[in-house]
Amino acid sequence: MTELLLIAFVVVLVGMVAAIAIVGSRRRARRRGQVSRSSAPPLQAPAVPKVAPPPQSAPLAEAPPAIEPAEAPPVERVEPAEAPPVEEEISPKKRFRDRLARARGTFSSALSSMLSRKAIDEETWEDLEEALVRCDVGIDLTQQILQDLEARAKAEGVKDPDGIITLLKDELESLLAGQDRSLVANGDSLTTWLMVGVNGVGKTTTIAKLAKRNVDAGKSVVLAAGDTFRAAAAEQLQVWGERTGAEVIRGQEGADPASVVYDATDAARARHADLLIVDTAGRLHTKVNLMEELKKVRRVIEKAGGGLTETLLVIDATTGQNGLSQARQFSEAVDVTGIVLTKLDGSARGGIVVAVERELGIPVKLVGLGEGASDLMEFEPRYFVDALFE
Ligand SMILES: Nc1nc2c(ncn2[C@@H]2O[C@H](COP(=O)(O)OP(=O)(O)O)[C@@H](O)[C@H]2O)c(=O)[nH]1
Ligand SMILES: [Mg+2]
Repeated sequence: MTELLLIAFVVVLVGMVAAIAIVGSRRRARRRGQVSRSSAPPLQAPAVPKVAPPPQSAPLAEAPPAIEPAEAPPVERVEPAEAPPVEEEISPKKRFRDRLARARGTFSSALSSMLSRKAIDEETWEDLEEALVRCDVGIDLTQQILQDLEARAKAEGVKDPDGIITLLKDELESLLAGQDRSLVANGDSLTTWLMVGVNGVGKTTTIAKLAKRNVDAGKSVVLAAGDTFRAAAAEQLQVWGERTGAEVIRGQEGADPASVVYDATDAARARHADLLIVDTAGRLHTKVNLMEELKKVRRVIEKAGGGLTETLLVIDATTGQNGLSQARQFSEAVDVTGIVLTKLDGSARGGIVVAVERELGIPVKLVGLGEGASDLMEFEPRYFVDALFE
């Protein structure tokens, strides 16, 4: 009996030990995440990721804020790279407006005392006269403008200073109307443009801008370094030639400009070039020398068959009435066909444009509104007048 009890006790004990062992191993296995390979959970396991998307989508949904800041810089980096073409696409009207900001400021401050008056009386006209002279319109042209405006204000019943400003804009536009401002070129044969003007006005940079524009348009361009008076002048033109893709013909320092221009015309013809642009000196020992030399250069171009169509006088707009007297001297010596007014983006008081054109009867064909290649622009009176007022 005791034996039977003992056997029963042993069986129970073995059973308990076995049970404890099985439970223990399962717990260990579960802790390692390997709950019995043969049990159901493995089948469900793949389902877990499938079901999981909601919990997983939460971190993904949260991710963008982390990703976005990381992606933002490249977007920002792209923009500056794209900015220059946008710069290039500025409309001519906007470029006039932007670059004439200083001239506009001069006009508005000059006109401010006139605009502060309530009615139109004698003092209104005196204020306007002073304003126009201050803006470089010149005394003679100012008198003419005042006469026209007084007559129109009377005829049209204009009663306030704002109305006078509207008339003034109209008057300036009509003074500049009706001019042919295109640069003349010969059809298939060589065209030559001669550039004249005193030192520092912007002849050589204007030549560079014209060269770039024409090379970009598929023309073959030759530049003649006719300023042999200053050692650095030919060098400067050479650098521009290399940058713009135009060939430069130059002579020895101090060489006779006429002979350099003759050689350049010859070379341009031999190469079947489309356009020859001739740079000249802006200063010689005497003014008489300079004018005589320019006349000679002109004759040489014509004799060598250069097909001269334009003699462009370059004037620095910031020199005001002084620029006007230079213009008179040059136009008496050489037959100037067009004016290039440079540096209108600077401290120029815009009235000089109207004064030069009316006084000389020569059209302003191009204006320099800055130092960049695209800042040399065809002169457009409407954009110009608008830019001076608004
Ligand atoms: N701001 C401004 N500067 C200009 C313009 N045109 C020329 N310049 C500058 O005027 C200076 C003299 O120009 P340059 O071509 O050497 O004059 P040149 O002696 O007549 O040949 C240079 O520094 C040019 O960059 C313009 O339209 N606007
Ligand atoms: Mg020069």
